[in-house]
Amino acid sequence: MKKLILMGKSESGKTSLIEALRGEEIVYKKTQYIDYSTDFMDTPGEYSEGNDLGGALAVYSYEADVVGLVLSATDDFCVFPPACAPVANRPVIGVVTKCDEAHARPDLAEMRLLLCGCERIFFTSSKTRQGIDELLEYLK
Ligand SMILES: Nc1nc2c(ncn2[C@@H]2O[C@H](COP(=O)(O)OP(=O)(O)OP(=O)(O)O)[C@@H](O)[C@H]2O)c(=O)[nH]1
Ligand SMILES: [Mg+2]
Repeated sequence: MKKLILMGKSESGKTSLIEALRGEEIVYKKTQYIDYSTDFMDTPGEYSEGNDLGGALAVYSYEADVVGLVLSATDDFCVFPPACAPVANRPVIGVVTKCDEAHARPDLAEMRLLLCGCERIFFTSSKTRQGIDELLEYLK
């Protein structure tokens, strides 16, 4: 299986997504460090929120086969700048999370992730498991 690194702002749903991909129970747990020992690399949201940590994150992307930019369908802004995907010398995919929420706007999240240059967008929910099997299939 390809190794995936997830990046995205705090509370965007990265850790929950990894738990869903692993078939684990979703338990809230703030991510405190980059864990690159497994197939799904989790990162703290703060790394995507500041320039200094963002540089570290770009370096960590080389530990992975695929970079996943995570954006919640409930967010009204995006921390990733347009055309940022080519910075990673890896395929970059977009993962829209929280598609189950009542006021979710997956269409807006998709537009923002496409502007980043993501080559494919997955629409997911860690609660309903929407899109989880599709993402696992892509990583095979
Ligand atoms: N409705 C809904 N809530 C979700 C979903 N995924 C995550 N959440 C909720 O969003 C909150 C943050 O989820 P996390 O997975 O911890 O977010 P994170 O991106 O890992 O956050 P950091 O570790 O701070 O970077 C938690 O309260 C989750 O229960 C989802 O698919 N649907
Ligand atoms: Mg986390």
